[in-house]
This record gives sequence, C-alpha cells and structure tokens, in this order.
Amino acid sequence: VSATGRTAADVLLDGESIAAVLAPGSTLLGHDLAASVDTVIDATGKYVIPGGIDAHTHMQLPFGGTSASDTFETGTRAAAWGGTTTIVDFAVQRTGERVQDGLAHWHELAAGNCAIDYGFHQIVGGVDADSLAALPGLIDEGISSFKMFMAYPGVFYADDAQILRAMQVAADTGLLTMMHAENGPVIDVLAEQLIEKGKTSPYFHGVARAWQMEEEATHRAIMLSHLTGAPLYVVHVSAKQAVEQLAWARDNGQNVFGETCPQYLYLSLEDQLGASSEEWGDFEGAKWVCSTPLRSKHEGHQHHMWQALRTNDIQMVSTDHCPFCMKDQKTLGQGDFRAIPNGIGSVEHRMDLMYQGVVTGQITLERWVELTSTTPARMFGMYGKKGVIAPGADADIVVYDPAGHTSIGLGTRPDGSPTGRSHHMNMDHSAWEGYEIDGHVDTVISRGKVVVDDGAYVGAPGDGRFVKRGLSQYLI
Ligand code: DUC
Ligand code: ZN
Ligand code: ZN
Repeated sequence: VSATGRTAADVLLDGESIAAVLAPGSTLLGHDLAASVDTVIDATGKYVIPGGIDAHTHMQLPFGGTSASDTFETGTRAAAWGGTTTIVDFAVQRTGERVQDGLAHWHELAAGNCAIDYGFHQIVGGVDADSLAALPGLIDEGISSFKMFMAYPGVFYADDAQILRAMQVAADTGLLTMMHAENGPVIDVLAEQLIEKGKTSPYFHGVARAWQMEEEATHRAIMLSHLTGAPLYVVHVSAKQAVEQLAWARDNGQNVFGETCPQYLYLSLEDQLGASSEEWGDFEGAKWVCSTPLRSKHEGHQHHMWQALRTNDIQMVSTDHCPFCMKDQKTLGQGDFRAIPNGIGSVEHRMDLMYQGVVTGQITLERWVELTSTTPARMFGMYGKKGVIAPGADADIVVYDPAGHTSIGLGTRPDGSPTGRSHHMNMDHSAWEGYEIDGHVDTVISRGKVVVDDGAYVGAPGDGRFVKRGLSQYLI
C-alpha cells in the first residue's frame, strides 16, 4: 500500500535498501524469486506499508522540573513495536544556551541508543542575534526545520517580534518554521485566576487553555507567515477553529500546514473530567494533561479533525510523544494543575490508532499511509529514502495484519508490577488504557534488518542512525 494506491506485489530487499517491487510470480534473472533470496517473509493477506514516520517526539525532554520518561532507547524501541521506523525528535536550545550546544547535547543523548532511524528539528528557546545567526547553519547539519513556542512564557516562549525575525531567516534559507500556536501570556493569566478560585485539578488545565487562544495564535502565526513569506507548519492542532484558520489560509494560497495527534481524534476533555481512580482520585485526569489540551466533545472538534484529514486541511498525524509517569512526575502538579508536566505518550500506538480510522471508514488505506509516512517524509526532507516502497528507498517496511488484534496496555504499576496487558513505553500508565485495536503490527524492518518479528523485538540499541534531512519538499 502506498499513498497513491494498492497492488499485489513482491518486494525485494537487498541489504539496507529496496531493490525492486515486482509483480507476483516475477522471476529474477530467470529464477523463481523465492528460490533466489536468503529470506522470505510471507505477507499474504496482509498490508505491506512504508515504515511509519513520527515527526514529533520528545524523548528525554526537560520539562516542568523533570524529564520525559522515555529515553531514546526505550522510546524508539516502543516506536518500532508500533510500526514506526523513523522519528523526528526536537533538539532543545534553552534560553541562555547556544543553539549549537543544545543540538550537540541532543546528538549525545541519541547516538548509539536508538532502535530506529531518527532526525531532529531544532527548538529555538531563545530568539536573539546569536540564535538567529546560527539558524542557517542547521541546514548543513541535516536539520531543516525549527520550532518556536507562542506559549510557555519564561520557558521556551517567543514573542511576535522574535517570531518575525526568525521567520525572515526561514524565508531566506528554506528552513521550515514549526509553531506551537497557543497564546501563552493569556493562558497563564486564566490559569492563575482558576488556581486563585481553588480550581486546581487536572481538568482545569484544559479550561485555561481555551480554544480561542489556539485560534488566535494560529491566525497570528499565519499572518506572520504571510508577511514574511516563510512557510508555516502548525504542530498539534486540536481546536476546530484552528483548523478553520489553516483551511482559510490555504484557500488564500498560503503555504501553511497542520499536524494533529491521535489524542485529538479520540480523547476529550470530558474523559479527563470524568476520570477518577482509587489510586489517584480525581488527579487521575493528569494522565491526559497535554498542550494543546484535549477539547470538549460537545464542540465538534474530533469530527472536524477527521474531516480535515480527509480534505487535506490537516496533512499529517504525529504523536507529540511526551511521556511522564504519574509517580514522581505528573504528581508534581497535585494541588496545582500548572505544575503537571504536559504530555501524553503515544509513539507506540499511532499506526494502530490511525488504522482504526480505516476500519471505521473515516480515511482510506492510502490516506493512512500518506498521513503517517509519506507526507512526513516529504514535509521534512526525507522522501525517496523514507516514506515510500520503491527501488533505492531504505528498506523500512511494516507488515500489518488487518485480521490481527492489539490490546493497548496499561504498563506497570508504581511499584513496578505489570498490570496485565502491557505496552513498551517507559510509563506507569497509558492514556490509551483499554483501547482495543482491529489490526496488528506483525513484522517491522528497519533499513533491511528485521527489528520486530511477530510481536517480538529482535533489534538492538544503535540499529537506528541519524538521518540528515534535506529541505522540505513542500517549499514552492
Ligand atoms: N506539549 C506537550 O504536551 N508536551 C510538551 C510540550 C508541548 O508543547
Ligand atoms: Zn508544542
Ligand atoms: Zn511537542
């Protein structure tokens, strides 16, 4: 299955690459294909797709006084289990730090530890003369995109003047600007006012992060993109009004793009409000604290988001994988939702969760591949090697069994004991607890090496290499 169609075929791999895609029954130099090769994987009745590309992950991200709980080793292994063969993580320049130093640190964290291939975007956490001067040099490093935050004043935040200057550099160089579009200063006041009224539980995180401030920031980013001519990629879109802004800008001829995440397609603010457990009481809702937040199911965001995936108003689905355990991490925010580290872990489940959209008739099989692999490859300058099953491409391939079944697990309890079903992310809970998936990742091949074989992980840390990316293929 590719983004453009489906066909019955044999795929011939040679070393790390795809050598040929052949009609069934083809011979190789006159010999029967199966007799001419070392290994045959029988994918009869199953889908053979290009490996998933998750272009938005945060392994080991320092955030809210702690760090995301998946290392590059545990997080990429979980990704492999779920049929993802490439991640693009975010190297972080923190305020006061040099961009080059932030990037070098991220290389140290990842090198030799990854189960699958990985690239980096650059987070620019402090836009100043030095960081602006460092941006063009990222291209030679294979980093063709950078992210700014209109949220989180005092942490990663960039104001409009900083965004303008960075976008001017992007327009000149071909770097792709990625934006966290939420009006942070307003959200922080709303959050403070809620806390003053005693509204401290996790649910109020979503109340403070009002959709109006996602719509507004998205619009502002779009207009700055228009003014500067820098293409814009808005990450983790959750509000339908933000989608409408993107659709409006695209109808206006602007080169702007949107990404959403599985949590905005399936989970809602009410799930969080209703959440309660013996273990955590109403702090249970902290499991679903992420930014942008889950939206109310009564406002039609989910329906609109699925529609946008069909109409191409939203082009990609990534996870924003940013896992934190409840124990010692999310619990930092007991009594004050502002101190709950933001993030949901989904890197293992994206391919399965999006396949459910095929099962329920929301998207086609081809669109599934396009949203999860082919467009990410093109958007972030990897297409040809990644995102496609074609001669010369890296042999990153997933055999997906539509007749299989996957129960999404609970992970481990705080005392370390398993909860029965399990996932492989380094988390003591799952935002996806109890999800039953029609479909199953059977075999995962990463650059020619089988790393997941019938549900068993058979790879090793260091199998994954850094991917030097080219410029986005969506530049005009
Ligand atoms: N959103 C999250 O949920 N986590 C990390 C950063 C972000 O923007
Ligand atoms: Zn973000
Ligand atoms: Zn993110």
